[in-house]
Parts: sequence; structure tokens; C-alpha cells
Amino acid sequence: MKNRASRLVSLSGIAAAALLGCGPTIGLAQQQPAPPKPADIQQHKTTPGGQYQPSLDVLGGKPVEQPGTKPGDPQLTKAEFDKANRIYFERCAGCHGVLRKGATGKALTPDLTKKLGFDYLRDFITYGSPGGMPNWGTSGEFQQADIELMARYLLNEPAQPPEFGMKEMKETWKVLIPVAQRPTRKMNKLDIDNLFAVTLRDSGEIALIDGTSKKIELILKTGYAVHISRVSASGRYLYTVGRDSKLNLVDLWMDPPQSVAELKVGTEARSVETSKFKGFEDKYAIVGAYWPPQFVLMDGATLEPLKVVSTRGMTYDTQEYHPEPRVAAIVASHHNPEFVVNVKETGQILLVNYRDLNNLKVTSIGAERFLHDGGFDRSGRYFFVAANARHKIAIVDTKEDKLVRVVESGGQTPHPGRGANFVHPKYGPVWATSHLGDETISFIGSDPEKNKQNAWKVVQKVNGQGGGSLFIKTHPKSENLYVDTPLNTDAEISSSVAVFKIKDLAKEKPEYKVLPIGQWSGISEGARRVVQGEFNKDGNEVWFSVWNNKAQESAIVVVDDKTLQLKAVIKDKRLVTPTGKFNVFNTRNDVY
Ligand code: DHE
Repeated sequence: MKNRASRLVSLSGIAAAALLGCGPTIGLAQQQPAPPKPADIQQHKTTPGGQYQPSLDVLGGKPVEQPGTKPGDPQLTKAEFDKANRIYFERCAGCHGVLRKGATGKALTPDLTKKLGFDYLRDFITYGSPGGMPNWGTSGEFQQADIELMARYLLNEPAQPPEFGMKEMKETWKVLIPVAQRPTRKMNKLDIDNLFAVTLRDSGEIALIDGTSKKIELILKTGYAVHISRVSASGRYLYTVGRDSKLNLVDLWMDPPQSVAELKVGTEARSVETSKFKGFEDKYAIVGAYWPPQFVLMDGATLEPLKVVSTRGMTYDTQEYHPEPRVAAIVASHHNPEFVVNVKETGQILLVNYRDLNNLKVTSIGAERFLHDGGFDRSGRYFFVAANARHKIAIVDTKEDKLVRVVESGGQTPHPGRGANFVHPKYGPVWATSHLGDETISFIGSDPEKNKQNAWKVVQKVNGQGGGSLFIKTHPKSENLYVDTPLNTDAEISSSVAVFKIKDLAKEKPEYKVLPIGQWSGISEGARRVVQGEFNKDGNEVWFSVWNNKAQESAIVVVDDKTLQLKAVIKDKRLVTPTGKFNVFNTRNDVY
């Protein structure tokens, strides 16, 4: 047992495009501070939270028209513009916005950048800032010539990437197997409820792995840098979204399962969900896009796009127009025919009622800016979502369609995944989150009926191994709470997980056991980042990905939840960069 202090370190290597970006505050527009001096750099900490920003590399790969220059603007050749534009979308747009009007980072429009001037911009990009801007130059990420190119690019008008409306969507829509030609009952011998859909991030594929035999049943092609999968209420359909906004619909009843429809809903997307309210099971699906800023409702069985809704609009607090609010997590309500759509930059949580798509009712809840990921409490009524750059958790009552409360998460940059629900020995039912920015693990009371005094409060904070955590997990049948730390760059911490005994949480300083998952995988090369625990259907095994880069070996390690011993290692050269794992039963029933 050990209990270590947080270690925050800079990231490099694996999936750099996804993990590198600009920090949440650059402070350019408002204060115009003097550029940091080299001596200050030693104190400049670039945190995992600051670096875990979207890389819009799909957008960066698209040709964009070069805006005209104004008198006095630095001239860029077409080749220089294309290069700078690609770098901007891959490394900067995640924070500063596609249109450079600001997102988690400040705006970088020419009216602001021209006041700062070329030298200032060059130095800021080179050295970064303690406010969170990475030191692109001194870290060696950018060469001097690229830094100067970016400073000139920022003095020019921003590029305007194309919209993606119904017409463009329809052009990408393919029903590969019409509904009438699909089976009317399950045709294969798979134990569908215990299948795991595993994201193979960098090969643009998913693996379907049998939960009992651990055999890879199938590998299916999906969108680029595939991100997450969700399962329809009946368990028949699997929806997988790539970062390029491509959605694949997989029919798990077929022998073998296969993609039966596909659709692209934009250029960049991260979230997908399917309708779960009684009477609407499997009827609709929804994808939330980063660019263009919109969500799309579609037919659940064919993916025919039915309704496109823009998220452009006002921030919840200052009521200012935001031109590109991205769609983050989406969950399906169990209490109303609604999707809960979290709009990142405006801080609005939209309850989108799909009972009548033409007369669409949307309840807009002002919550907190920079909403990212979250999940339900164990009753399935209350939804908890992290406003990560604000270090807060917003809680919504999906039965009454109301904001319950916004609470400080108790640490820096909460990142729960869907969070973890369990009955705390002292405080009753709680929902838990870990943090990217520090070692804090927070428990928030989630039972307003029998434990009213603890509801909607951080009732306890415990320390895990360190910062850089992304996902926390338990299961109704488990007595353990697992916390990963894949973005901590202490190799020992990022390649292991901390496990707390839930019954020990009543102690003042609960200790945890460290499971050396990376070592158990038998892989000796690479960073072996251990990411996202996911339980099997019975809740007696938990699966972790050992995530190396594309050229290296990766694996899935299965742990026996009772004994905390190694149960199996799944290795196969087809398991390229496995990350998220979605057990069909747990995903469709929101068990976490
Ligand atoms: Fe994710 C969920 C966005 C990088 C693995 N990720 C989510 C959700 C969002 C999001 C909005 C919630 C979806 C929902 O519930 O509907 N992720 C982003 C980003 O913007 C970010 C930071 C950068 C990017 O450019 O995409 C990003 N995500 C990553 C990764 O690098 C991870 C670790 C590996 C990978 O495969 O890409 C990763 N994200 C995941 C996983 C989930 C997820 C496994 C679902 C967790 C769950 O238990 O439901």
C-alpha cells in the first residue's frame, strides 16, 4: 500500500496529436503581459489538464480557402498558409477555437494579435506561459521557422472551415444492409451482453471481444481515430463514432455482426447516444459534433439524418454569443424521451425532447462553462457532468428537468468518464470523480431521499497516485474502486492503477493498493499507459487497456475483482492502440 503526492509532468510521445494542445488560459487579449523570460520557464508547469485538449486534426487535413490579406498583413504563400493552418487545427484550435474567437483559451483574432505584434506572439509560442500555454518552442515541439510562421499566420484573418448541413450529410449516408434484409432474431451464438466493443484508436477500428473466452470475435472498420461506442436499449445495435464524425451502426444480431449503416455528421465529433426512454427504445440516435457546432438526430435503425440543430448561441453566464460551442457528452434520459446534450463553451445543458422532432422542445439549463464528460447516479435519475476547466460538477435532475446544483469538484480539472457509483460506508450513495490536474478523488452525495444531509456535497476527498487520471470505475457487485492515471508521466504511475476498498473509505486516510497492470501485460516497450477500467457483465472482472503507440505492442489486462489478481492478458497484433472498452450490458444499462 502506498500514498504518493501528485506529480504533474509534461506529456510526449503517445498520441501526441490528441494529448497536446494549448492550456486553458493564454491571457493574450485581456492583460497583454510581457512575454515570459527564459528564466521563468523553469517554473512553468504544463499540467496534464492543460494539455488534454482536442486536436482537430481532421479539420486540419481539409483544404481551406486562404483568406485575403489586408494592407500591412504579413504575406503567406499558399503552401505556408496550408502548413500553418494544419498546425493551428492540430495544436491550437482545441483551446483557441476553430474561428480563433476563443474557447477554453483566449481569442486570437487579428484585432487582438495585431496589438500584440509579431515579436510578442513569437515569444509566447516559444516559451508558453504559466497560465497554461505550452512552451512549444523550448519543449522542442516546434522548430523556430514554424514558430515564426505561426506568428505571421495569427496576424492574418482566420480561415473559415466549411459548414456541414443536411445536404452534405445525405451525401455520406449509406444503408449497407436495409432493415428488411436484416435478421428478425439473433443469428449468431455470441453472448452479446458480455461482448466488449474496444476502441482501436489509431487503426480506425473496433474489436468485438467475447467477455468469457476473451477471444477477438471480429474487427470492424470505423471512422478515423475512433472514439467511443454506445449500445441501443435493446442491446441489438452498437453505435461507434470516429473523430472524423463518421458514425457506424453495427447489427450485433447478424452472423457475424456487421456495419449496416454509416453517416458523417460533420468534420469533428466526439459523442454518440441512442434513445432509451420506454416506447422509444432503439428508435433514434444522436451524434454531437465539435465542428460544425451542432448535433444531429437520426433514425436509430438506418442512421437517416432527420434533424440538425446548431449549438451556436449565448454563454449561460455573460449571455454573449459564442460562434462555435462544441457538443461534449450526451446521455439518454430514462425518465423522459430526451437526450441530455452538454454544450461545452456556452455551459448550457440541453434536454432535447425527441417525442416530436418537428416541434422540437429543448429545455436549456444554464450550468457551467466547459462541460466535458459525465454519467448518471445509480438510480439513473441524476446526471453529473464535469465542467472541467472550471473545476466543477453540474448536477441535473432528468426527471424534473432542472439543474440541481453546481459544486466545486474539490480538485483540479475533474475527469470522471461516466464516474463511479457506490454506497459509501459513512455517507450513503455517492458518485465519484478523479482529476486530471491533481491526485484528488472526490465523492459527492447522490441520495436526496434517505441521505439528504449529504446530497450534492463533496462528502469526502481522498488522494490517489497522482494527477493525470481520466477514468474511475466500480460496479454494483464490486467492493473496489479503481482509479487510472494514464496521463501522469511518471511511468510507474501511468502504467498502474490504484484500487481502494470501498469499506475502507470510512477511515480518515484510506490507503490504496497499486496494481502494476503495465507490468502484468508482459510488454516491456513503450509508455504502457493503463486506461479506462470496464467491468464484465457479471461484475467480477475488470478490464484495462495497456495503451502504447501504434508501432508498439498493446494489450488488454483482465483483473479478478475479488482477489485483485491477474486473470488474463489479451494480446494480438490486431489490438492496435486499444483505449475505451464498452461492455454491451453495462453500457446499455448505464451500469458504472
Ligand atoms: Fe475522449 C469520452 C472528448 C481525448 C477516451 N471524450 C469522451 C467524451 C468527450 C470526449 C466529449 C464524452 C462522450 C459521451 O459520453 O458522450 N476526448 C475528448 C476530447 O476532446 C479529447 C480531450 C481530445 C480529442 O482530440 O479528442 C479526448 N478520449 C481522448 C483520448 O485521448 C482517450 C483517452 C483515448 C481515445 O481513444 O481517444 C479518450 N473519451 C475516451 C473514452 C471515453 C471518452 C474511453 C468514454 C468513457 C466512458 O466510460 O464512457
